[in-house]
Amino acid sequence: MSENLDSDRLEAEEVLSEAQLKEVESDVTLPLDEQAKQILGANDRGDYTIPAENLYPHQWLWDSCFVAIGLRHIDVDRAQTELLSLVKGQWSNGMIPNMIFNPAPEYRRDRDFWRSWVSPYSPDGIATSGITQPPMLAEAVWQVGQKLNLPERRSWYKLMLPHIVAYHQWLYRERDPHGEGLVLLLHPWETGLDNSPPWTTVLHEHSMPTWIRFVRWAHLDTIIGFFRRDRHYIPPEQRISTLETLSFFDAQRRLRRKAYDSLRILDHGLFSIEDLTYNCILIRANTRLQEMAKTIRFELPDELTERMEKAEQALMQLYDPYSRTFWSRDFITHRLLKQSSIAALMPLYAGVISKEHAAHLVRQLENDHTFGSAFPVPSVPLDSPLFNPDLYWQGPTWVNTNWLIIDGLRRAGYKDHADALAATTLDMVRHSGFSEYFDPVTGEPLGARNFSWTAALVLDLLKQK
Ligand code: 9WN
Repeated sequence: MSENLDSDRLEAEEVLSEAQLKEVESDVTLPLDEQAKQILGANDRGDYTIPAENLYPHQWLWDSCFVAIGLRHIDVDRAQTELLSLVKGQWSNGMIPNMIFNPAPEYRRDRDFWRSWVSPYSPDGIATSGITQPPMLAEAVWQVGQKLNLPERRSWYKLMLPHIVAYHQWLYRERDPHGEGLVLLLHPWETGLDNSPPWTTVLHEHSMPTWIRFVRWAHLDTIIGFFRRDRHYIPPEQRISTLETLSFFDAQRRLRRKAYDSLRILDHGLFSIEDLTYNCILIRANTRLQEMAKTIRFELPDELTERMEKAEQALMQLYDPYSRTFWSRDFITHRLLKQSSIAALMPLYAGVISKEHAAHLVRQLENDHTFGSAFPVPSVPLDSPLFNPDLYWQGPTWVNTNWLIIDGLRRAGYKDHADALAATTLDMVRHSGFSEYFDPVTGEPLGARNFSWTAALVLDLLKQK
């Protein structure tokens, strides 16, 4: 589903012209890196890159980070601009929103739906969402820094570090209220993996408000679904259900009513989950932050350093020795949410697990009943009852999660596995194009075409060779 369509998704009058529907096609006769550059060029909006034409017309947090990681190979200035435009949307309390809206008049309804101005912390003159997304910024800033000479790198880090510090401080202050070292998320969109099984399970168990249950009972979802704008572009079986979409909107409205204030929301929130993927990315981001701070001799605030140290040990609270797996956890009940997903592999990217557990995860990657599909890595393992090869984050293979796993494998000493996964990822794109996601069994392209992070990360994987 597509969050940027929030406000007008249910409106019948939306008829898209042929010109709007037309997508920029890359020239498939060109080498892969040239095709990738074409796509990034076509999705370039000056100082940021949209994820894909038509479906995603704004700037997204982790998308821009992945884009910068690829762009640094072809235009390091432009990669820096991408990240600078991201922090322009940062709130004064440190939060970096998952979306910064395109200011064009035709997107007024998207901006109005979020109404970021209800919060005293939102930036003046820039409309954003009111929630965040995986904290890839420190990694992206570090990666871009690797392409600069030392004096330039130091200036770059000096410019960006205050933003990253403020963001991580916000995460630990507002999203780790008990100081446990794990941060919680308040909406599935914050995970970046919108309909990942632990989240949809909680959604179905507890968080379907009465009016949505009525829609289901009366089968109105079929009619409402007809008016969803994402369905103009993508077959319905590749997007999340209308009932789930409505629940996401309902949850978003509750956050807006509390002016996106985490602590107020927590008193009455629908969701509060210590998401495994998110926390793994944050742990890695902390490491990158410390490396950059060292380069410029920047003293990190003591309180932040303490929380960062605690985070590594805290991750163990998400480990269940019986299933030998890390899971997300319900923040209120402290119940582990044992619905299998690609999150189980993310401790590899966090880089803080034992050699023994890394070996266990590698066996999962090799196992053709779980994550070892023909076109790996599926977002949900093949043996899960919730696995669906076409359905968004509920089965398909995504290039960004592959990139995270490849990076984790390399650091854990599994160079051959990392190279093999990079090679299958590149082959999949070579055969199916730069899609948003792919069928993990057939390799077939799914979702939006000419997707920016697919293009950017292909550039990076090609360079890794
Ligand atoms: C909600 C832009 C984003 C990605 C997310 C992906 C999807 C948005 C949506 O698209 O989410 O933020 O509209 O469903 O799940 O990871 O950042 O590409």
